[in-house]
Amino acid sequence: MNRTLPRRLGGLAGLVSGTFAVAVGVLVAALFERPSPIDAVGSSFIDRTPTWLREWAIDTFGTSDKAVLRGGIYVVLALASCGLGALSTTRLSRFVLGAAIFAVLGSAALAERPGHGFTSHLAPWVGIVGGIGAFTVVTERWRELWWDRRTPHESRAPLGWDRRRFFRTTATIGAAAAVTGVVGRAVSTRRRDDYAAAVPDALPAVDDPGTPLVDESFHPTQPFVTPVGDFYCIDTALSIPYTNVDKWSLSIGGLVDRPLVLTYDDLRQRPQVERMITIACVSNEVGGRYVGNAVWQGVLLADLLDDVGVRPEAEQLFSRSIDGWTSGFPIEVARDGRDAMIAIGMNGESLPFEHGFPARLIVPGLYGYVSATKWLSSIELTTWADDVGYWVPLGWSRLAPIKTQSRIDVPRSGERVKAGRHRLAGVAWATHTGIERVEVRIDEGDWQEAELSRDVSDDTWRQWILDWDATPGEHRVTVRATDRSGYVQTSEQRAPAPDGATGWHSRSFKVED
Ligand SMILES: Nc1nc2c(c(=O)[nH]1)N[C@H]1C(S)=C(S)[C@@H](COP(=O)(O)O)O[C@H]1N2
Ligand SMILES: [Mo]
Repeated sequence: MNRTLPRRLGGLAGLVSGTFAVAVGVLVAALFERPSPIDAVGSSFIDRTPTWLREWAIDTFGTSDKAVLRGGIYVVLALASCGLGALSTTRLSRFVLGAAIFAVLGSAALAERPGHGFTSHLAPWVGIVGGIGAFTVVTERWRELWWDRRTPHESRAPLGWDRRRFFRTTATIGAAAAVTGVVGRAVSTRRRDDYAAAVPDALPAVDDPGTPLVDESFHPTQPFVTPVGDFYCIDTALSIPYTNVDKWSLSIGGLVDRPLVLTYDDLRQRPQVERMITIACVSNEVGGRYVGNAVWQGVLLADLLDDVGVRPEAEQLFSRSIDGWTSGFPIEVARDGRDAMIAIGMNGESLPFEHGFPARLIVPGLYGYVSATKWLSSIELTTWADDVGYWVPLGWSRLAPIKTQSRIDVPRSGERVKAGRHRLAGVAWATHTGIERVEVRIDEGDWQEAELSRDVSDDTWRQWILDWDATPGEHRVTVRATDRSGYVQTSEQRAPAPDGATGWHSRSFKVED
């Protein structure tokens, strides 16, 4: 008669061991400065997600979509290790086989991450070995407890089930997992702090400041220059690729005469420009928040392109990030006089990790997905046929100029306002064309011209305000912008895909007596 553990205890042992395995894997990944296998699996999943599911996830979870994905992976792993444990009460070999399948999946996902190497694969395998060890120890121990040695007849149900000792074993493995997890986290945090500390305190002096002072009190609620903490953040990276600047470099190659590799110091030593540029995400809905205005510091792409000597057959400026994301835009855009740049600074400080440290591209007038590569690792001059950016095969347009848009910020939708004088306010942008006029309409009334904030540059948004004597009742405010090409924002409502949303933004609210 074999003295097996009941299935439910096997399931619990699987869960505890699975948790330990993940904690060990995350720690090993952190020690070797490699992506966590969990995140690698998540990234592989993101890369394979069909467009409809992506859109559904973004619509439903917004910028928390990644937290939801990571949570989902943990839930799947928990269920799987539970099930595997329950199936393995009679044979450890099943647990080993199941665990090996997970390690293979983890390794396969890690192999898809750029720059992977031997040490990338240690995390899943060492983690799995830890998990198998934990499962062996726990099930052995529990079996002893369950089938107490004093059981007179082995075929009978156990006599003594020592709860205290059972909980002690469980707690020991649980604590080992927790400590491993905490140490893993501490290692990553410490490394990130070291990387941040390695960055020179100040940005290099600006040689060409293009950014005049602005009136930060013009708009009643929103700063003209978006603070870093409020700046929208959109990317496919499940975890930010934290980078050691001392090891980082940027290569510029492809169809050029003199390929170039630049270190962070090289970038800092080149002439620095500073520009206030509004960037926007193509996924921004009419009235949405995925648009921001910052002061970017860096080096002009046009100068770099002169240095490398672009060959005439080159058509596209194709860039790649440390985490393998790509984007591409027509080379002319970098050479038509606009301030397309490699930015190393944002609002007077080094680029924050989440906005692309050590360096990113900023291109006035183009949506982020075709141009604004964060965590930049290479720039290649190629043809359209050679390379295609990350989002294009997923149904987004290859050419993507930012559409002229305007938004109402004050009052908020549904806000209760008292009758009397009110200041309506918002923002409008037509990047690289410039905003000419913003008009506001109350209900179905005439369009009234709003007052605009200072004209900083065609690449910068403008805030608008309009005073209004509100009468009691339900009211609807609508805004539209006219850009410097003479184009009046269309009222036709279109969804973001494939090249940016259109339509007028309006808000309804109730004015009280
Ligand atoms: N490496 C990388 N860079 C990226 C992205 C990305 O997913 N990965 N997303 C792009 C998109 S879609 C936009 S809108 C901008 C957003 O920049 P922000 O997060 O600094 O606001 O970054 C661009 N750069
Ligand atoms: Mo975007």
